[in-house]
Amino acid sequence: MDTTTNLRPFPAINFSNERIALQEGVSQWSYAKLRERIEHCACGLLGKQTDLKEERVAFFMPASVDYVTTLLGIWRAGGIAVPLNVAAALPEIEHALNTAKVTRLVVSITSPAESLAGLFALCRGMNIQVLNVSELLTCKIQMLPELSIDRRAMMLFTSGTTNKPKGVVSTHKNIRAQITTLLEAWNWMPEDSIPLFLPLHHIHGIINVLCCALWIGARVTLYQRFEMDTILRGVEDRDYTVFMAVPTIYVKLVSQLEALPEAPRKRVCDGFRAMRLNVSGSAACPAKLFNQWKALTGQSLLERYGMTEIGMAISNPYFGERRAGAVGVPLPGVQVALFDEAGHIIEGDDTPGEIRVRGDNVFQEYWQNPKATAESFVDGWFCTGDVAVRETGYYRIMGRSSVDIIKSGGYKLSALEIESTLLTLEKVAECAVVGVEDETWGEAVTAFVVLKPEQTLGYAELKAWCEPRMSPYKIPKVLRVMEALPRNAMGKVLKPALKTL
Ligand code: MLC
Ligand code: AMP
Repeated sequence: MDTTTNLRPFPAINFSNERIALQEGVSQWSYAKLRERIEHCACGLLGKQTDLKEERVAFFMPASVDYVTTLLGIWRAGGIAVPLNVAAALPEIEHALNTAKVTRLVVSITSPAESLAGLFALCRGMNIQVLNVSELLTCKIQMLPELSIDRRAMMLFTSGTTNKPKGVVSTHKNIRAQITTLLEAWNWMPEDSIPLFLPLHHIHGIINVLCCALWIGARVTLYQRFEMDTILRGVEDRDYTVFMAVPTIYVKLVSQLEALPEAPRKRVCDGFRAMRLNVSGSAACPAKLFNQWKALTGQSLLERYGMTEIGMAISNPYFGERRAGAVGVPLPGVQVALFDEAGHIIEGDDTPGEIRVRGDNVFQEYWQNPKATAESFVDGWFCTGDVAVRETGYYRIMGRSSVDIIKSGGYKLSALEIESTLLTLEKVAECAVVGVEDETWGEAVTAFVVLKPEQTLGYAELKAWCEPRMSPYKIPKVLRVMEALPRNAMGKVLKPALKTL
């Protein structure tokens, strides 16, 4: 059995061939060149050490060859990679650096310049050394460590029902399982080419797109954000064989395509039609969207279900029926079951229950939070908090057990985290945040606030106040000022009632 990893799990990188791995603007990097960069970076991080021994190394970069070099360089040197959200507000970054007990932070020429002064000051105050990838690349290549696949490899931050995001720690073995199940299920091949425009502090972009492609030897075209026009030009030019996005992106694509004159629309739609696979996930894909995409491009979107803690767990088939509104069947090697409220497995179809998951794909722990880790497992099953039903064998997601989790444009947000920030706004006496159904975002963050006497608050003022305090996608889209919040006899805010207002 394979029990060590020195990133030989990424076979394509170790083949050192001239096949193109990454495309960034007009620049291209072959697998051989990428491997060389990764080894320089790993050695630069190691310095005189022989193994980083799970040191938490954070990095602050959008999708770029420097991002890929740093992620794989940290892994290769035995560290835990902590990719930061480049759109985060400073207090959010501070929380991540603090929680992970990060000792070094890597930046590059691609790091958003406007954030660097604040970030550097933060690191100075926290005694975190800042490095630049370009310095690391000048280091001589030396011996690199042999690592057990049970070693911790990555920490991603995820919002839950608690206030602040928790650090989700995955081992090399978890990551390998998350990648290889998708390679098999979705028929990944070295000839594939995929655009990567999703944020790279979440598994959708990191595992499903970047790592799957690099593992098999495919080509990834890197975009720092969802650059609609450039990406559509690539589609029209038949640059891609596979496309992966969140439902919000497909909503935006549908409205863009519908607004185009017939000839250019046809060229782009034909580009999508020629691909071998279009995947949707991270949030529910409504049947209406599935049908609109099929009508425009002829593609049956392959919808799948996953989570930071487990990678992907359930997927519509690559070969076979892709059912609108359903997420499909368990992926190879992933055990999935529905549990009733008494904690028993539901055997047949048509009875809803909580999705629980087991397998090598399931994360190791919430970082230094044994209580939260223990609470999220029952008898070795990870409890997702998502409720689903099986219908003729296919799972359909019905919702979440908590109203305090919001999914907006594929990002999971904690209502409690947003509320606790809003409560620090001097004028606000009480507030409740909910996700209201929205055609573009899936759910739109909506804030209900009660103001202190004689205060006023307009939306523009709220937004400006939020900007330095939270990532842009957490900022409420709607503000409702109320006399009082609806509460039950126990004094608990009735969030379902707010959602219907
Ligand atoms: C951007 N905005 C959002 C938003 N994204 N508002 C709410 N929710 C979001 N997700 C706001 C901006 O603040 C800005 O507001 C306006 O929309 C335009 O910003 P933009 O940056 O130009 O938008 P765009 O590039 O179109 O971004 C939309 C998006 C992006 C869908 C491309 O949100 C995105 O990349 N989402 C993917 C997130 C993801 O990868 N999730 C996976 C998690 S892992 P204003 O007011 O300033 O105009 C996971 C597991 C699994 O879930 O199963 O995969
Ligand atoms: P995150 O914690 O950001 O990884 O988000 C994971 C959550 O996204 C899951 O727990 C689900 O609630 C949601 N999710 C992911 N894929 C789907 C899907 N296809 N349909 C509905 N919800 C989804």
